[in-house]
Amino acid sequence: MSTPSTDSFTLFHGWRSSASRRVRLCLAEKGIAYDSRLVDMVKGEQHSPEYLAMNPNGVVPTLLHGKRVLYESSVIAEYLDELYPTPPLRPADPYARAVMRNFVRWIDEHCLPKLIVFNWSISMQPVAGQWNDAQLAERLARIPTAERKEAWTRVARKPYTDDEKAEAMRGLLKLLDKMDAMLEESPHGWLLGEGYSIADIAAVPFVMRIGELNPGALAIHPLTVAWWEKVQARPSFKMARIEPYEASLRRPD
Ligand SMILES: N[C@@H](CCC(=O)N[C@@H](CS)C(=O)NCC(=O)O)C(=O)O
Repeated sequence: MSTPSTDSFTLFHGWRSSASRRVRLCLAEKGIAYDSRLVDMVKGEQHSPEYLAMNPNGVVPTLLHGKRVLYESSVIAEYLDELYPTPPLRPADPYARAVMRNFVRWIDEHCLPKLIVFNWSISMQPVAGQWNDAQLAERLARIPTAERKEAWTRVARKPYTDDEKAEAMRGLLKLLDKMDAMLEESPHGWLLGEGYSIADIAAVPFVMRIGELNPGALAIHPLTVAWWEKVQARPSFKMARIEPYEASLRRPD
């Protein structure tokens, strides 16, 4: 494939979205400027035919690089690191990179569905709960994945119970145990290799949200607490506008 004719970037994203936050952090670390296009997820803009033509999974983020279309936050993160290798966001060692990819994948598969239980109860349910059956059916018909059809059905008709939330929190807290164990092994204070990497970036939105939902649980993971302080001190954290969930709720998306 040839080099893109233009280095213009456009990011379709949401302020509260963990996957969008991940990509904004990468862009900020690389110093890449981009046009910001907010996707109103409550309105279902991520399921519009125009958006699905870019991102067949019907989720944010999507990054346009010139005419190139990229989706899946972990893939976008590696693409940006390959395109602009400085500063590096992946460990140099191939084995550490493999460990990084499995860690990011574990977050995507294990942590994201559990975070949805909390976040969608706050951000999606108040609106989705008002839809009548015809409106719900119309929305579900446009959602491309069974997993997200189920998540939207849950917030519209069968809100997550307290027991389910407690179970989801137990699952989320495994991230902190895992991170403390990784940091114990790391001489540099980052999760893998010698520097801040896509592994750290992938964890940021989840650690932040766990800290908001369950500060006591974060506090008893000292290595992750120290890591979290360092993350927040990076200029990229502010540039990427990683803000408290409640504050992000007040921003349109
Ligand atoms: N694996 C995807 C997950 C993206 C994702 O789940 N995005 C959420 C926000 S964090 C979304 O678009 N939710 C709206 C919906 O599912 O309708 C990625 O990493 O890009």
